[in-house]
Amino acid sequence: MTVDPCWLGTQRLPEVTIHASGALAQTIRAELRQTRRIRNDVEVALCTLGRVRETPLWQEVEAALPDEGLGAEGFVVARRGNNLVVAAEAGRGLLYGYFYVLRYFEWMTSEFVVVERPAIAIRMLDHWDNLVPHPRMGAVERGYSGGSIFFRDGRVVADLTRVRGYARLLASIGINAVAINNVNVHAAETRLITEHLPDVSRLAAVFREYGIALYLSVNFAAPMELSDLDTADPLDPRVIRWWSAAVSRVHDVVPDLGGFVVKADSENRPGPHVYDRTHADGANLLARALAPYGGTVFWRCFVYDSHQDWRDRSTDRARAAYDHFIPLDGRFEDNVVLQVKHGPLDFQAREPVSPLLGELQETRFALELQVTQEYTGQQKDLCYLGPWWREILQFDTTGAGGATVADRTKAIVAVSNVGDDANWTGHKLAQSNLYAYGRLAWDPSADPVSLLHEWAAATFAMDDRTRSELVAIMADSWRTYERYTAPLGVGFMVSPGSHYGPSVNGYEYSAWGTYHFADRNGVGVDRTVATGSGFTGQYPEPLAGRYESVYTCPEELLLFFHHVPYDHVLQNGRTVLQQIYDTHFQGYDEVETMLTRWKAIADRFEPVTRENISTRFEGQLANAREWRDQVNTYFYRLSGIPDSERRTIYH
Ligand code: BDP
Repeated sequence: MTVDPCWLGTQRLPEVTIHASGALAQTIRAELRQTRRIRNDVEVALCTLGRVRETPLWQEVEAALPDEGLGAEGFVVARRGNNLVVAAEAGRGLLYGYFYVLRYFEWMTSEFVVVERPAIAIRMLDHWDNLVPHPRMGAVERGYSGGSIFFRDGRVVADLTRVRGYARLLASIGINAVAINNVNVHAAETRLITEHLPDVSRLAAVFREYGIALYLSVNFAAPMELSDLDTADPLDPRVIRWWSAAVSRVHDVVPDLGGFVVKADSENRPGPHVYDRTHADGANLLARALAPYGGTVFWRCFVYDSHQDWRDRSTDRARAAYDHFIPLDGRFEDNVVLQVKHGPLDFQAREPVSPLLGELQETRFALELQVTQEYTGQQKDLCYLGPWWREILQFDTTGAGGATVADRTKAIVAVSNVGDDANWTGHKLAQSNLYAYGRLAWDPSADPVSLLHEWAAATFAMDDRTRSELVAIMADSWRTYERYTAPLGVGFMVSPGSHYGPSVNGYEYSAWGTYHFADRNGVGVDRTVATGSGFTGQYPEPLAGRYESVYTCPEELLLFFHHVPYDHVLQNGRTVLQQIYDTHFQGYDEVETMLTRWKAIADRFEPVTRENISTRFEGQLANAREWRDQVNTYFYRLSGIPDSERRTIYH
C-alpha cells in the first residue's frame, strides 16, 4: 500500500542553505533531502537570528522584527530580488518558516516581508486511539479512517515511518501537541504510563523531531488499577505520592512530556466526585505532580450526568459544563487548562458557542473542536468545517464588541480524523478539515475558502480552473450538511450509538438528555430563563437577552433555545415547519449538484482518488435522501400540515 503524501506532495523549493544548528535544523535538513528541487534563480537561506548577518537580507530581517520579539515559534520571511531569507529565534520557528516558504513559494513576489507568529500558544490534536481495540468502538473511537496509526495488537507499532509522516504533516500546519490515546482510558491504556513507557518514548522521539509535544490521556483511577491502593482520592497522601512517582517515571523516559489529558466523572469515567472532591481537587492533584517538569493538565469540561434524563429544569444537559465549572473558576493550579467543547452539548452540526468560553475568568482554558466527523458525516459525507470553526473562533463572547473566543482561549484542541488509511482521513477530501484546523489554530482570522485553495493546490497537481471548481464544490458543504440533517439547531436526530444517519426519535426517550420535544403542535427545546431550563441565563447580556427572545434568537439556533409552534413565522416569512421542509429539500438538491459537478471534473484526478471521492459522494446522496425523507415525513405526520410546494414527502 502506498501512502498518500497528502498536502506535502506537490510543493517544491529551489536550493536552500541553513545557518542554524540544533535538532530541528537537522529535521529541516532531512526534509530538504526529501523535497524535490525546482530550477530557480532564487537563493533561499534559513537562519536563526544569531546568525542572520551571515545572510544578504539581514537588514530587512532586523527591520521587520517586532518589539516583543518573535517568540519560540515566530519567524520572518524576507525576499528581495533573488534572495529569500527565513529567520527565527529558535528551531520551531525555523521549521514553521520553512513550511511557510514551501507552501507559498510560488506566490512570493520579489519584494516581500512577512512576520508570522501563532495566535494561540498550544495547538493540539487529541487521538481517540485505543491500544487494544474496544469491543464496540474499535481501534479508534469515532475514527473513520481505518485503524490507529500508533497502536496495533496491543502495542505501539514497530515501524514508525507512518508516524513520522504524520508528525511532518502536523508540523507543516503548525500543530505543536498531540495526545496519543483515547480520553476514555480503558485497562490497557492505563498501562501506557507504566509497562508501555519505552514505546511511548519512541513515539515521543518522533514527534520531538517535528517540535511536537506528546501528551497522554490518563485514567483518574490509575492508582487503584496499577497498584494495591484502594483509593484514588485526590487528597489522600498515598495517592498524591503515587502520582508524583508515576510522573517522575514518565519524565525519565519522556523528559519533554507535554502533560496529561483527563476525562473524569463523565460518561462512566472515574473521577474525584466518588470521594466527594471537586474537579479542582482532581485536576490540581495531577497538575502538582506535573509542575516540577513543566507539564500541563488538560482537564475536560465535558461533564454531565449521562444516567439522568431531563427531570426538571436544572438537569438540561446543555447547562452541565457551566454549572460544574464556573463555581470552581480560580481554584485551579496555573498549569491546568480546562478543555471546553465548543458547544454546550456535543459536537453537533450546529450549536451555540459554549458560555464557559466567555465566562471563565480566572482559569486557563482550551477550545475543543472535533475534526473527526462523528456528527458531521463520518468522512463518508463531505462536510468542510473550516467556515464553522472560524465562526466559533471569531464569536464575540460579550455580544457587545468584546473579546472573541480566539482572543480568550489559551490553547486549542481538536479530536483528530487521522487513521491508518492510505489517504490518512478515509475520505480524501476530509484532509481539508485537518488542514484548516491547523491553519486556523495558527491564524484564527484566516479565510476558510482561501485555506481550501491552499490545501487543494498543495494536494493535487491540477490547473487553476479545476482547483476553483473543487473548492466551489467543497466550500459550503457544512451548510449543506446542516440543511439535510437535524433542523434549526435542534441536534441529535442521529442513529443512537453509531451517530451516522437519521433516527429522529433515536435519543428522544433515552437517558442522555438530548431531546427535540416534538409533538403535534411544535418542536424545540425551551432553554429560556422565563419558562425553560434557564440555560440562556448562563450568557452575559446582551447575549442572554438575544437568545431568550424567540424574535431575536439567531434562527439557525431557534430550536436549540425555544420550543415553538409549527406555524411560528420566521424572518423570511416562512413557518418553522415550511422551513424544515424547504431546507431538507434544498440540502438534498445541493448534494445532487455537488455530485454532478464532481462528475464533471472527476476524470482529472488519478484513479484511486477519483474512486474514493466518487463512492463517497454516492453514499452521501443516499444519506441525504434518508435524512430528508425521515425528517420531512416525521414532521408531516406529527403536524398534519403539508408542504406548501406540494413536493413529495414519503409517508
Ligand atoms: C462523544 C462521543 C464519545 C466520546 C465523548 C467525549 O460520542 O465517543 O467519548 O464525546 O468527548 O461525542 O468524551
